[in-house]
Amino acid sequence: MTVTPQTLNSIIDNIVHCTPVVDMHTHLYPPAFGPLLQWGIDDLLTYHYLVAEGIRTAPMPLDRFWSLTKKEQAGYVWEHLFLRRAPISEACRGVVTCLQAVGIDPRERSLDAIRSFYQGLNREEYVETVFTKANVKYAVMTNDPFDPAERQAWEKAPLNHPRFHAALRMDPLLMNWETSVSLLRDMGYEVNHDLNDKSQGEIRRFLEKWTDRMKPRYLAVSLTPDFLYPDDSLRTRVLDACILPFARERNLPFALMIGVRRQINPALKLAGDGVGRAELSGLIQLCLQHPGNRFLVTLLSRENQHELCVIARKFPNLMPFGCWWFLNNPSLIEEITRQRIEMLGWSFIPQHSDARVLDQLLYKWPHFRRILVRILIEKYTDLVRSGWNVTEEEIRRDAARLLSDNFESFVP
Ligand code: FIX
Ligand code: ZN
Repeated sequence: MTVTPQTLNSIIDNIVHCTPVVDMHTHLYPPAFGPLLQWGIDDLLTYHYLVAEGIRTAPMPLDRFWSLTKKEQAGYVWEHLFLRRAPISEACRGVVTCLQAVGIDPRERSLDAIRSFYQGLNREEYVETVFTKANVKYAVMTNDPFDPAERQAWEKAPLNHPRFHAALRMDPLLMNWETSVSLLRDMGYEVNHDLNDKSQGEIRRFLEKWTDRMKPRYLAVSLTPDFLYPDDSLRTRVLDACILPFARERNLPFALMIGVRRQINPALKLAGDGVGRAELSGLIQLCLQHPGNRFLVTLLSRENQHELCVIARKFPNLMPFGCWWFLNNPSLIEEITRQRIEMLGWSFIPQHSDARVLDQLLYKWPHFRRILVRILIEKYTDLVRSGWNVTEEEIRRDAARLLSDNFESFVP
C-alpha cells in the first residue's frame, strides 16, 4: 500500500514500535544463572553509569561508598540524582522510564514504596514481561569462561532459555596473555608464556570446549584504542594461529569492540573506564587479510564513527553495530544513525542495549526507537520528495533489517 504524506509519520511510528528487535549485545543472564541476573530498583540505581554520575555530583570517598550495602548505595544515588535535582541525564531518565513502564508512578519519591513493587515479583515471569513489553525477541549475553562465577553457572546446566543466546567473550586471551596463562593453567590447559605449538593447540581446545558448551552466536573481545594488527605481539599470533581459523571453521563471526581505556580511575571500579580514539589500520588489515572471517564492529569514540562507515563500505565482511556505552545518548545516537543510513543504507545494526539490568530493556529500546522514528520520517520524506513511491511493506521490510534481520543473516 502506498504511503501518503499524511499517513507517513504514523505508519513509521507504528512499524518501528511493532517490529521485534534482536538485542545483540547485553550483560543479561537467564534466571537459572542466579545472582548473575540483575533486576529491580536497587540494581537499576547502582548501574555503573549512575554510580559515576552520583559520585561526581555528590563526591564521597570511594572506599566509603564501596563499603555501603547495595541498598545504601542505591539510596545515595536516589537522594542525590533523583530527589535533590531532576533526573535529567540519559541514565537517570532511563530509570524514570523503567518505573513508568511497570506502572509505578515516577513521581513516587519513596524508594521503599518502589522497592516493595519488585519484592513481590516472580523472576521468571518478570523476564517474560520485560521482553514482551520491550518487544525484544531475544538478548545475546556476554559469556566469559575466564570468570569463575560464570563458569560455575555453565557447569551446572546447559543454557535452555528462548530469550537468551550466548556470546563467547575472551578479553584476557587477547588483552593480557600473562594473566591468561595462569588462568588457563588453573583450568587445566597446558599453555606456556611463549605460545609454542602445544599452547596453540591448548587454546584451540579451550575454544572448542566453550563453544560446544555455550553454543555462542559469535566470539567477542573488547580492545583498547591502541589495538594494532598485524604486529609482532603474542596477540597477533593468538589471532592468526587460533581465533581466526577457529571462527572460520565454526562459521562464527568475531565481534570487536574497540576504544575502551580500562580503569582510568580504578577507585571507581566498574564505573572507572574511559574512552580513546582508535587507530583503525588494524581493523582494515583484519578485514582485508581475512575475507573468510566476518567481523561485527562497534567503536567507542565518537571521532571514529565516520571512519568506520567508510571502512564498512569497502568490506562486506564488516558489520558495524550499536552506539556503544558513552555513545548511547540521544544526541549521539541520532547523529551516528543518520550518518550510517546516509553512508550504508540499511546495511548495519543500529543499536544494542548493553543492558546490565533486566529492566533497562524497558528504557534503552523505547528511547532508541523514538529516535529511529524521527530519522526514518526525515529520510522517507526526503525520498518521497525526490519522487520515490514509498509503500508500507517496504518500510516494514527495511525496519526489520535494521532491528533483527541484519544480525540474523550475518550471524546464522
Ligand atoms: O566491554 C563491554 O562489553 C562494555 O560494554 C561493558 O563492560 C561496560 O562496562 C558497559 O556496561 C557499557 O555499557
Ligand atoms: Zn558490553
